[in-house]
Amino acid sequence: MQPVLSISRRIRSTPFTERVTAAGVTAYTVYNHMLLPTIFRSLEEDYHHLKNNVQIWDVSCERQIELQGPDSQNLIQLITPRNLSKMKDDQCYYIPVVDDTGGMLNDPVAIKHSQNKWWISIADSDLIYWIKGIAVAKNMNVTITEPDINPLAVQGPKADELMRRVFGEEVVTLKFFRHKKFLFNGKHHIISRSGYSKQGGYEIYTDGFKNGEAIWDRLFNEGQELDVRAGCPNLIERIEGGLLSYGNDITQKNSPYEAGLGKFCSPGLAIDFIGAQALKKQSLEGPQRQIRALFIEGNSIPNCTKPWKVIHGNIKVGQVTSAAWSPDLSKIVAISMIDRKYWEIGNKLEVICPTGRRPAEITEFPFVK
Ligand code: THG
Repeated sequence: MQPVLSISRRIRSTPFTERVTAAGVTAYTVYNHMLLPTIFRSLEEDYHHLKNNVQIWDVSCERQIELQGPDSQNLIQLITPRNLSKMKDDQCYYIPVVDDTGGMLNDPVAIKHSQNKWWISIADSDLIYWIKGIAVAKNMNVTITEPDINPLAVQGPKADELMRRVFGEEVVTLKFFRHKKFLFNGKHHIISRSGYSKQGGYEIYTDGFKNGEAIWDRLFNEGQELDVRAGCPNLIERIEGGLLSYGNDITQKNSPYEAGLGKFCSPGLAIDFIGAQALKKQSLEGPQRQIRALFIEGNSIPNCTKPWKVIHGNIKVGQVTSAAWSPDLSKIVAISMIDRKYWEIGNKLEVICPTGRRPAEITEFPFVK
């Protein structure tokens, strides 16, 4: 028998946990000390449904760090190499967050409300302590909190139709990574066109426990004939799309250049951020290793619970951190970190996974366009 997870106050439930349970969740992970569903029917059945229909995801674990006050903009610029100076008040940016050594602390989505108010929609690490530490040490005029915001993602090709039914025609005019307030039961909720899949969709930043439940119920009522289902970020689909998972594919040991996020970095003179000195060299010379898409031979693969060695002959040249069988490609797709000398597309390598050695080949992200 598989062990189960003992849930307590430390592993936080969400406004949607009862509904997610009723919808038949079969596996959870813990993310930001909170429950995150990983499987409902099966990884593959969930995958096909996501690619053809619409799903509602409880991604409450995408916690918001709220910055409010006159130093908000200065503070957020200090933690990221991405230049935020041109960002509009209705924009979201995917931002690498780095420490003084240029190591990645998180890869959140920054949501700008105004110069003086931001949300940082975090991946799985306790980023709030780093941010508070900087603000306190620099005596900045900013309040830093984790508000009772619980994102619900609406993902899949029928997301537009469902959102139109619940929030009206205006919601579908939202552009990618833009946000706007929409009224629900007399309360404003931020909605953005974003989400951790490549199938298109939205994220609703439900505000307050009760309001979240009401929005969940409306989405399911209006979506019945669209075959709306409870879903969750899907391992196969996110690998196919090349979406990185912090803590799995990238850690504090990696720079944004190694993560393939160099296009989001400007360590020049334009902006000042912590870690700029450390990143300068890599911005000029490039990293010594980098994230790569990998095909692995075979027709099934165990879960990658710790990194698998990638070898060339007898030399270790990298590691695999995420892998899954892709039903649409009929191949095993994987995310790896590969040394510079071996990272070219088309290179043939080998992976040592728990079931033995397997041939592998470097390819291009995204696996599925
Ligand atoms: N949405 C929100 N918060 C989040 C996530 C999210 N917090 C946790 C986690 N996901 C953070 N990680 C990512 C990783 C990838 C993307 C978003 C958050 C993403 N990337 C697009 C891509 O790579 O194609 C677009 C990047 C861009 O061009 O700006 O969407 O999903 N709220």
